[in-house]
Amino acid sequence: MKIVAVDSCVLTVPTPKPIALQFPQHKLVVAEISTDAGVSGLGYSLAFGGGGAEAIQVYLDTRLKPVLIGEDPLFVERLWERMFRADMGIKKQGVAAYALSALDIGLWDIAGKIAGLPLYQLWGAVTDRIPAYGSGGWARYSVEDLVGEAERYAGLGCRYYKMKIHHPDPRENRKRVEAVRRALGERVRLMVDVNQRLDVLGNIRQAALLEDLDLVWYEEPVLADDIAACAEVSEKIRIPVATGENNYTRYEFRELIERRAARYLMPDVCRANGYSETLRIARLAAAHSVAVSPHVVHELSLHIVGALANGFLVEFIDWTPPDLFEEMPPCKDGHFQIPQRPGHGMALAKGAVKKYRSSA
Ligand code: SMN
Ligand code: MG
Repeated sequence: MKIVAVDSCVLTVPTPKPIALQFPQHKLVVAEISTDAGVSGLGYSLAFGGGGAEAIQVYLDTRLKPVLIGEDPLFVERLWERMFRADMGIKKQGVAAYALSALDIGLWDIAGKIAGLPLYQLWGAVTDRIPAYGSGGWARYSVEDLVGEAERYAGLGCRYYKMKIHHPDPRENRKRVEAVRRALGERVRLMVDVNQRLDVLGNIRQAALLEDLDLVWYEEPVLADDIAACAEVSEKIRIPVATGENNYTRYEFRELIERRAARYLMPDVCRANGYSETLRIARLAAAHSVAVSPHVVHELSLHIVGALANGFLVEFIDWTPPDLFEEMPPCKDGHFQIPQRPGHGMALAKGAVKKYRSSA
């Protein structure tokens, strides 16, 4: 079997409220990998808020697509290595990693379809049903928006909700967390996300103010580049630290693990160099009894968690319009059943490309 075409496009998709208060749209960089056997694979990367999507598409088309054309798509590991080493002067982080991720996801989709298995089974299944946490609570939300969103996810059965703590005054952040806690009570546990905004001392002060709230985790305390600082926060605060959505490759995750910088690792399959590298990261985490809770794109990440004994929750941000994908897994009782379709099981809806394709 040979790859005969890789067709890419950028889809610009509006978000619903209240998410739109912070991000009016997201972009998907989509790559369809076609073979001479008639099987094709869908790969995509989510550019949250849209940033960088066009650059990702150009890197994918000009530097990675030529590596795949004419090759056997079932040699996923070999093709991953070739893509990863394609430009020795460009580290596979950021733009390049998003592009590689989309293609790796598409290659695995083909592998699953040829095997006739959903990916989590191909990788050795642990479970077919994954608990989800509702996620959002962005800075631009009013307290009403925040509580409304948290209640909506709780209404779908989610036992966890994650919110941002972006206010410069840590006491304001405490008030917002308390408001959600009051509204939801004991049935939902909470996580908070700093999104790299504070330094070590700022985090120590902020975390001390939240310590009594039984938080599941305290996320991305410092700049993702500064693993030493993350390790220091992890050592000094009493809430377990989660991080990893802005880390790339097994090498960065190895450092996070060895420095004990986090209790929960959150690789993003669309950033961390695809399913292939995310699986390697997760296996490495398993060797250190660290849990893995992948970042966003739950419809793709479900397969990762379903294949891991150290998998934890998937992140549920309910933003996709019903005409984007043929079928989005529904959230029932706070859980997702992993799609049983071969591959990752996701397909764009008929008409989605026409409707959402960026004109630029
Ligand atoms: C987040 C940040 C950027 C894009 C999507 C989501 C956030 C999260 O940090 O963890 O949900
Ligand atoms: Mg985060």
